[in-house]
Amino acid sequence: MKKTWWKEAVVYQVYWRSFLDTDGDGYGDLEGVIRKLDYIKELGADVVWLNPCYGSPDVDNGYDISDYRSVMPKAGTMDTFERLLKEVHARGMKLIMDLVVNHTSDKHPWFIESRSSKDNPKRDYYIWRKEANNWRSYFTPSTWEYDEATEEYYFHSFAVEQPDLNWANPQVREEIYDMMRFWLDKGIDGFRMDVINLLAKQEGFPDAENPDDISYLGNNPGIHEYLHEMHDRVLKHYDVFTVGEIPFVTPEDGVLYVGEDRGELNTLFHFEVLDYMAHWDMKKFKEIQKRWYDGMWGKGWNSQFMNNHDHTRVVTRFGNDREYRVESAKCFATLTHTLPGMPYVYQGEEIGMTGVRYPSIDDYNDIALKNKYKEEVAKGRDPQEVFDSLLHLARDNSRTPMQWDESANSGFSEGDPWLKVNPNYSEINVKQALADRDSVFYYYQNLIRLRKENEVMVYGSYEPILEDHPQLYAYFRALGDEKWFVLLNISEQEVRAELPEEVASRLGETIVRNYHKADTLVLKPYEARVYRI
Ligand code: TEU
Repeated sequence: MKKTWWKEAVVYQVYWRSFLDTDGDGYGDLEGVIRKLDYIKELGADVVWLNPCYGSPDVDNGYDISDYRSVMPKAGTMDTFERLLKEVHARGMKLIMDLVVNHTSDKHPWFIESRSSKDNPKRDYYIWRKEANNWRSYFTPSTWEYDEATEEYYFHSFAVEQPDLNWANPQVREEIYDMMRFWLDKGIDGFRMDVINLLAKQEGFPDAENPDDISYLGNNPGIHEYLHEMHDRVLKHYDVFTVGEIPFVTPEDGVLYVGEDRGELNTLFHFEVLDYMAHWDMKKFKEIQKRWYDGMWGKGWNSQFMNNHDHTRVVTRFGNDREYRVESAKCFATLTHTLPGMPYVYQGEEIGMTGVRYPSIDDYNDIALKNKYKEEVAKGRDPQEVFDSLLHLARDNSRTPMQWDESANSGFSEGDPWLKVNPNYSEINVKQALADRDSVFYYYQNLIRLRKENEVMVYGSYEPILEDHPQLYAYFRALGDEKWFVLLNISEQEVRAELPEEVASRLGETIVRNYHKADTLVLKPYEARVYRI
């Protein structure tokens, strides 16, 4: 496998609107990101992934873009962006932007023109049909919205306010390639590509057998032609790194998107864990990891993440954010950073930030949650029961403001935060973490440092053992004569590790541990160890 800079990198995801507010409007901003670059650098991250900051009415927190070539005022100005890019590069880090080109905002001038009349030159920038089919969208009961003015339906994979672009139209593709060059020519280092496998739609939009399985939205014929053309016309002309957000993907499909000889993308996020595993299932997780390793290793690069702005923080969702918050945060960090693939750190996971429970639907912001709540209550279900059922996976869980210190609003804003700060900020914050050598922060910093010093963490093979164990996760990483053994107890119970004699007898120095003493082979709750063999 070719060695490249991005394979050895660790990405830090900045959801800027919740990162640091420097103008008191209650929203984070790009100036705030600039002020905290030294913090990100100190953690050891190599790449900053910035969630969308383009012109947008903010119906879906920037994923509904109305002006691709501007910065939304909440975030700052184009000058602020250019200063951010310069400051990132000055620290030897790279910046990737979020490319959201499956859909725009319904306030984008293209859509305003397209919907104005059936014979508008931009009508076919979007997908219009006389009839709807039975497909659901991610955020609404139907993917079709009727437009009175021209008596046709338009297609939207997400909210009504997010009409899908028509990628079958070469003019649309040219507009997008041109826009990509606009940002690449500024010197950005690549893109995280939003639901990039949804660009191609099923021919004729046939009704689905089961409309609730929305995988019909992705991986349709034509997608690889579009991505290959994007690579050929734009990406290959720059030294950039691309990661595709690819729901509904299998390892076999994955190789088609990120195979080193495919000329499409460099790596991908799949969602077999975060979209389908509501509660932790160790054996299922191992099966997924093994299938992806066997399917992709040596052909294409995978990514490893357990947190992002769309999913409840792992320490709450799969760990224990009460008596074992620190141990489980460190345990999942060990998992993410020692499995094969590029690790991502989502802002706040490096200090063990948790999910949140607010008392009312009015305390929440996310359009996905609010739409689902409305849809279910409209069916006559009890509103409180609906509300309670949605909270575990609500996306706001991971979007609460970054917790910097114990001052008002956790030092995030002097204004009224757009989303309430998690009340536990007084004991979970960056200031406290930086003052505690035993904190989650320094544990992450150490894992990232080890990655830079030991190629086995990047290019080493993966070989699991104890595959049937429901609590222990044990695997080797090996490269040349360097062999490491990772042993995790992902459970709230103490577990004795019955290791094969040839393994137990060869355990060398403990390179990583999240409990002070790692003596016997009885692992404490969420105990993580990495041994040199
Ligand atoms: O997310 C795609 C999406 O729908 C995710 O919420 C999904 O649950 C999973 O993570 C992917 O299968 C992207 C953005 O990350 C999200 O914030 C946007 O709301 C969405 O696309 C629309 O742009």
